[in-house]
Amino acid sequence: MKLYHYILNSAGHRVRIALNLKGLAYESVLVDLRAGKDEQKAAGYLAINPQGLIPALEVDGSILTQSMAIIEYLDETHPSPPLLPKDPVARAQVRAFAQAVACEMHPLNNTGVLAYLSQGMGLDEKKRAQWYAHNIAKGFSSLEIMAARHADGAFAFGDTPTLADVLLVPQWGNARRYKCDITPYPRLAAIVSACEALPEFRDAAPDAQPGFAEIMAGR
Ligand SMILES: N[C@@H](CCC(=O)N[C@@H](CS)C(=O)NCC(=O)O)C(=O)O
Repeated sequence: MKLYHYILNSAGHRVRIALNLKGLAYESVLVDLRAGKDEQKAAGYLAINPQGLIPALEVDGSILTQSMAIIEYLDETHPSPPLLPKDPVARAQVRAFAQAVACEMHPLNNTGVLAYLSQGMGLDEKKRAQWYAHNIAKGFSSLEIMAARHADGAFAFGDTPTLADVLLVPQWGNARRYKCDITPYPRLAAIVSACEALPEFRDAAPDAQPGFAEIMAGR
């Protein structure tokens, strides 16, 4: 399997976590989406994913895109450990939590959206940060309530990580990187700590990827 992703790419981070939880090895291909590089918009990458978004996963000559679809594919083809509960109600609740991140929060603060806010609409740095923090607070305040309803395990839904945790951790990482206030969400913080105690999550983190220090130093 070949994963097209980037170090600071939260949708790719989700897939790295899922691959690690499943114990699957993969070849890593970095697609640099930093402003000025924009490799996700280059013809070579658009031939892989016409949406110009990362991640993409190449499996036996087929290309899979959209991190949620990729993770569900991995869960279906490598069922152990499961990322979705068997019970249909619990399954729908885990998916709802994950989709609250993937469909409501993440798209609003995506790289392309942020670039359009500043370059296309002339928003200054302060207003852009306000937009970002607003979307984080709106999303996490409802996720905190959802998670508190299932506070009987270390993870978002029980004693083992599910799709909900796989989606939460990268989004939480983004909020920390953009210096958003995360103190109002103690249950989410506890879940993230439980995840970060696992090597599968730690090894998938941006700061565990080769080249992280150079990126943060702006090189
Ligand atoms: N819904 C997509 C989102 C993918 C996505 O937005 N990726 C971002 C990086 S986290 C990206 O490629 N941004 C580049 C751009 O917007 O130009 C998924 O889950 O795979």
